[in-house]
Amino acid sequence: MVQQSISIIRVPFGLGAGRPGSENGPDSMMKFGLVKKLEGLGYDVRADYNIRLPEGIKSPPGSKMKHIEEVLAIAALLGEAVYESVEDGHIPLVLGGDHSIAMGSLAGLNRHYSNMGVIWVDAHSDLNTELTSPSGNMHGISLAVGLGLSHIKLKQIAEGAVPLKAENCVIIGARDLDRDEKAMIRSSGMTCYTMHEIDRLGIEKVVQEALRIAGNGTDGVHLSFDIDSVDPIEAPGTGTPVRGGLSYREAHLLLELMSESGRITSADFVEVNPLLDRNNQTSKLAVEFIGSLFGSRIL
Ligand code: Z70
Ligand code: MN
Ligand code: MN
Ligand code: MN
Repeated sequence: MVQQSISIIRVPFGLGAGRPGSENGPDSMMKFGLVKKLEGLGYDVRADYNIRLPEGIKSPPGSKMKHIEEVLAIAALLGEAVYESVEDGHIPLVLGGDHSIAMGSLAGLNRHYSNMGVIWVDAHSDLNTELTSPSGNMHGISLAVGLGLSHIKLKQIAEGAVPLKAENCVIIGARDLDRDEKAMIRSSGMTCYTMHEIDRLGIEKVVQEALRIAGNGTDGVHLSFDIDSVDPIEAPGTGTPVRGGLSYREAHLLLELMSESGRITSADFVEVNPLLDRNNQTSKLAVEFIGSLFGSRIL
């Protein structure tokens, strides 16, 4: 069997969030042993992509969506990197950065996969558009962009990229949804397992269903993991903590089940904010979670 290889793509960009710090996420996860962990699990690891904002890109002051030009520039570069790495036969592992960067992952992956499913693990749904966003923060619209619900289209980010099908998109962990996002979930036909469903069904059942829905007829499944899905007791180092989140054990099991399924073909880990962290516990947790996704087991 050929050795599987992971291509780590660092995206030290945080302008899509409402507060600074997530731009330090990639370095922090690297510092706490990510490469060693993945190599220890038997992967060939490349960490040669570091997506930086080109000089001179600046949004006009007063635009409703903050830093939109910067976000779109990063997304285009990330889309290229993700596409190149997946075409080369590597598993793309994108380290954010804030969640706006997922637009780039989705657009780039879309050029390779003809029908991709997405599992969006998040306290939020990121389904606002430029018309509904209460904050103007770009990380609150990235899934809407992926689904073709925003004026910003994936094909502006990566040539030829088409919208995701709502029927193959699943949100897990939601507990802070804006009014228009709720309407969007209902009308779009996507599946959303809020914390309510997780409490009622159990995380195992929820993850099995999510994998079935995102995997049904698709040729790849992208996991976009926002660390704020996890309860702030465990993951305080994030810009928009919301109580009542996934427990340490639920999050671990979720990632282990995704690993076991063999269905996940790429992943983002976003919204780790070292400036807001306590003793780097959130960065270390993220490294541990990525290990679980790539096969680390208790026994
Ligand atoms: C809110 C908004 C959001 C992440 C916060 C919050 C969005 N719905 N996304 N943190 N990752 O501003 O649109
Ligand atoms: Mn290459
Ligand atoms: Mn998010
Ligand atoms: Mn979130």
